[in-house]
Amino acid sequence: MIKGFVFDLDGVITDTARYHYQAWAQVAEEMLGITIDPSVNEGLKGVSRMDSLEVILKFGHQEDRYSQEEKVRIATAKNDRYVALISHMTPDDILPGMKRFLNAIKAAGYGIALASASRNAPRILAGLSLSDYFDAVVDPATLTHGKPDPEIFTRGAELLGIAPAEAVGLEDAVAGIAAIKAAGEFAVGIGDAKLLSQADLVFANTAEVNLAAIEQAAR
Ligand code: B16
Ligand code: MG
Repeated sequence: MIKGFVFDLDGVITDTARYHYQAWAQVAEEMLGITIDPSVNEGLKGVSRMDSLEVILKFGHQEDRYSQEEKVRIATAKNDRYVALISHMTPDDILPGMKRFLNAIKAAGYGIALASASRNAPRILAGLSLSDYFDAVVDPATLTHGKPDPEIFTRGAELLGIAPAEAVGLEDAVAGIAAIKAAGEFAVGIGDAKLLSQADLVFANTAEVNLAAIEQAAR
């Protein structure tokens, strides 16, 4: 019996990955002398800000070069650029079909929570004019572990006041699907079915996401 939905943000509701990448590429070049390429991008999805910096330092073979204080300064510079980029987001940046899907689950009376690793998530939802759809937004600053740990999806269901078995998680990343499954929730993957084979149900893209199909499969 489904009672609520727990959403990932980046890659499910909107595409912020390109802004994360743009901001990191600039900071890596200017502050670290590291030229990142799109292959690095995959490794940043769903990963926290500080862990993203570690991924980039490793890519540039500079793992041990900076103190914690310097790392915070670098991550802050990235975030300043990222925030400038996302400040231009509007409802036009909602991925195809997701507004329709949110309307459908809201009308059906399901609880709706956000489980994004991004500390900027509330700001992004506001830019997309979607804040009112969400009954709960997990604050990633209160978490100990990132995806694939189940913590963020467990918390999402908890905030909705429902059991994990009553929750459906939506994710585009392999680590996110793993997190949903480890939380004991029904996992809906968005993207390549082969890549997201751990999911209970996969849609090729956001436009395909369909409430009736999920209700049927999660029964
Ligand atoms: P911030 P998600 C994640 O969002 C992004 O995929 C990831 O690239 C980013 O590093 C992380 O949020 C933290 O973002 O720097 O804004 O706190 O996919 O979990 O919605
Ligand atoms: Mg994602």
